[in-house]
Amino acid sequence: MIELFYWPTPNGHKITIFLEEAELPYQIRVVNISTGEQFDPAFLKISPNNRIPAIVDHAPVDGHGPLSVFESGAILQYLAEKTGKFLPTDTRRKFEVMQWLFWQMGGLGPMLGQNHHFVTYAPEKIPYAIERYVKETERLYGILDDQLADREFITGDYSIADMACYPWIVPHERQQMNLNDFPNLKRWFLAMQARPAVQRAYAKGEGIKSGSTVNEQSRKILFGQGRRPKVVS
Ligand SMILES: N[C@@H](CCC(=O)N[C@@H](CS)C(=O)NCC(=O)O)C(=O)O
Repeated sequence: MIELFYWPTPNGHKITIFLEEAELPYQIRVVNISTGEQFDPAFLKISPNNRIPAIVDHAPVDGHGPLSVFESGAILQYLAEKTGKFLPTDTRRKFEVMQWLFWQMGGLGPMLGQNHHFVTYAPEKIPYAIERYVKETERLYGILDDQLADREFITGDYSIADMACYPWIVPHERQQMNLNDFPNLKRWFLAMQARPAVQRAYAKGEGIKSGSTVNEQSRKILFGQGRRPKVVS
């Protein structure tokens, strides 16, 4: 059984997509990041960066007791290696997937996160920041569109790279992107959206969240973080 520490955000959806695709049994542990549950000392032991997602695998292949993993890219790789699914074992094909997974983790996710912040959440509208991140979003969408021009999925076969990228393309309208400007990306997006496992993953999230993660109260929790006081246990 896998325990998934989760809130329905793009990084959370990546993992429910994998778990649904692989049909692995899992139990969701809701971590409401808008009320500060990510600072719970028990959660911080698993995820010291106070971010979802994180997992605890209670039956790891090494048989040495529960194993926890934080960072969605590491979790996807862990689950792929555990199940032998969605990540080739052949070195060349494996690193085709890994480079796009890292591209998502280091580029697509953080940059689109800044887009969400400055376009939607920032209390002041700062034209420089909005333009910077909307343009970077457009650039990254273009990279993905080119990559998908002659491939069904990002590296050919369906993989953890697709699972990592898709949830960040779902909010394309609020990122001020028009998928019609990126026809290959649009074709891939619609194919991803139509997958039953992807639909089941998103349905899990629907049952958990009502309303936006970001409101007046959560704005302070999410956007006002400095150094965390040490937890004395
Ligand atoms: N690089 C991390 C990012 C995780 C992340 O930013 N999670 C957000 C939700 S999408 C979160 O937990 N935020 C809580 C907070 O900012 O305190 C990953 O991919 O796992």
